[in-house]
Amino acid sequence: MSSSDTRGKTVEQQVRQLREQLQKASYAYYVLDQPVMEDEVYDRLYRQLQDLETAHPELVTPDSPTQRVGEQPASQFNSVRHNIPLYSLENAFGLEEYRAWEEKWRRLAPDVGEAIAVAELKIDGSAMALTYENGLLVQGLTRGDGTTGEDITQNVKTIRSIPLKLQTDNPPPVVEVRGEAFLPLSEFDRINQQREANREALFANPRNAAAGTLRQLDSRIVADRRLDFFAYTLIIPETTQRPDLVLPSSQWDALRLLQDFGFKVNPNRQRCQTADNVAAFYEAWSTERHNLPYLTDGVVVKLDDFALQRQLGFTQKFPRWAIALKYPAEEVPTQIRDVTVQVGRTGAVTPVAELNPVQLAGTTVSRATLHNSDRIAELDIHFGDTVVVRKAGEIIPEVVRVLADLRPDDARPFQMPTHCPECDEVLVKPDDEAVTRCINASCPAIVRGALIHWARRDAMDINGVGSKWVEQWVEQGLVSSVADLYDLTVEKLLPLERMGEQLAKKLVEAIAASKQQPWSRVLYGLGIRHVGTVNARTLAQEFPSVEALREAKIESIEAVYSIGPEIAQSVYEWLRNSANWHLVEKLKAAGVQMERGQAELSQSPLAQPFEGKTFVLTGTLPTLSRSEAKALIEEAGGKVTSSVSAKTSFLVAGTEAGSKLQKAEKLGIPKLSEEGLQKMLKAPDSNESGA
Ligand code: 3BA
Repeated sequence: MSSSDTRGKTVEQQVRQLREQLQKASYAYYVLDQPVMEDEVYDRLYRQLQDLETAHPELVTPDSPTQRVGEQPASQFNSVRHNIPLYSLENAFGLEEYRAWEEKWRRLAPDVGEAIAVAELKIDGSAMALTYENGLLVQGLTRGDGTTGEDITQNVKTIRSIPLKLQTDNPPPVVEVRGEAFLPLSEFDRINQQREANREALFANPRNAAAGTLRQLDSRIVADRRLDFFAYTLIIPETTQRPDLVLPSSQWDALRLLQDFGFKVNPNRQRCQTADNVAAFYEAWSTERHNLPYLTDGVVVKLDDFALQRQLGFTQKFPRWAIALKYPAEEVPTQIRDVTVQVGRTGAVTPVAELNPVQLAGTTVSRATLHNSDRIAELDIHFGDTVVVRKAGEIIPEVVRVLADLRPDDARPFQMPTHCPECDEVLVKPDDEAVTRCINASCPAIVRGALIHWARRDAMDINGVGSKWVEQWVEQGLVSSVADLYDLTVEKLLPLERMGEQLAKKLVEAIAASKQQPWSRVLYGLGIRHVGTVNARTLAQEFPSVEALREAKIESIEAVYSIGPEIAQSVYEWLRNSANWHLVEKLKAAGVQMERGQAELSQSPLAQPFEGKTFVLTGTLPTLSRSEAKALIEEAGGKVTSSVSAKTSFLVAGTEAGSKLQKAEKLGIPKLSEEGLQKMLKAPDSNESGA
């Protein structure tokens, strides 16, 4: 083989040089994420190599970059027994179970003092085992049942971040590398979009998509899907006797060596001296992981020292020296039992999926919102569908997609009802709006919603008046508007189930006391669209009474700073509706304050105690809901943001505060309890005008 080119190199030398250049560029791009070559240059070199290999097929080697493209579909995969089985990982749900695991292994190894553990992110993908002989990738197996896997070598070769040849001049004769193959989120989205366009069934999540892709018989399809791989285990058979090679004696060193061999190793790992270090790692990543371009579902903790690992050994299923500390699932599949619709305070009709209960992000979920009729059409919801539900942050669970493959043959599609399930009036849906509404002002659902809103802590703050009583009062015809609350008497309440003299008296008194609530709270309590606590305060300060507001031209409402045209329109129309005005007059007659009181008059409209201050809420507060706390802060001119940064003025922390609390402590941000927050709101210079 000695044909030469113009520069006097043999074809063999040229081929070798091209391969080296391409391999280096590929490693820099796919493993280090630091490109060293422009795409055009790479493509040109690649084509040169391809041309030379076509002309000289005998020069093709298994580690040539051209071998990553995939080949003719296989008819099936061969089953292969793993030389060493791939064990499962024991799960710990939460730190308490983690600590229990630590106690367990310490009982088995009582003489061990300080033990280092390595915390790694748990990649939510598909485990694989790769075998290298004399440095060359010769086999890739799926995990399978842990004992036997499928030979997917051809598919593995298409994964660009997996080296076809170990980066070492003197490789051990046999090396087995294990790790997780996964689909980056962007790839998952791209593939599902493509499948949607082709009317193919969508993958439920990136893990299924990765597993499905690895089991594709046509490796050309695999090559197109851009899987990725993080290595986490390195096995070099004990028989390897090599004075020149220092074999790793700990997980930490093994990860280092994997990296040196050219693998992608997840950089987010930590050596932990104590359970507290593990806890901090787990907590820190519980939110931070959402910023990664791939899914993680926990932290894998492994005792670092291989000697200790050997001492502890394995149970039937698990290594005793490792555990998966899982995060609560945030997306799970379940089946729809029924679809119901809910009518809110504004008459908005929300379809709700009634589900087979599932554990989701630490709570049991049996209902999830389907949002509106457009969304239902988009999802193509059928009764009996299996769906994926998601809980993101503090939002109520929602149905994110349907697994159409699992739909029973005879499933009927769900259609939005044409009539209100509460009052049977015809529902309306303006073409340009997503929301379907009941517009019957005396619909019991709307009345109930209005009453509960009126009694809210940040509105009229009527203690004891919640959904439990409101439901009964409306159903029994005791109350059909917020004004009727003020006609309730002890005698009228007593006949109700579970009502006693004391309780009835307390409720009537609390309702009566609410008459003293300031005008701004009354205005908010009326539940006018777009008038939240902040706008209500602004309007109440500008217009001293309900009459003044009603007489105002729409232009002068809009002229108020921070009140936009949509808000102005909504207020203007609400007050001109005769039924609404009738309600206002009844409330006035009952003695509810509809004008600015002494306390409010003495305030400068700009006295905002929390002006310029930023708050973050975390954990569960003893009495306030999150939205109530937010409203109170905003009412006082403060801002509420979702994540802690150096700009955060205060962290308001309740029970079960997690990583936000840790971060705030790290940044030295002052902490407030709910009580502390309430005190600040009531401070002498505060303009909080609560009774
Ligand atoms: N580390 C998954 N198993 C892992 C080696 C042990 C292990 C995992 C891991 C058993 C991840 C079970 C399947 C298996 C190789 C057995 C990880 C991850 N370590 N970082 C302790 O990120 N998903 N999975 N794989 N042997």
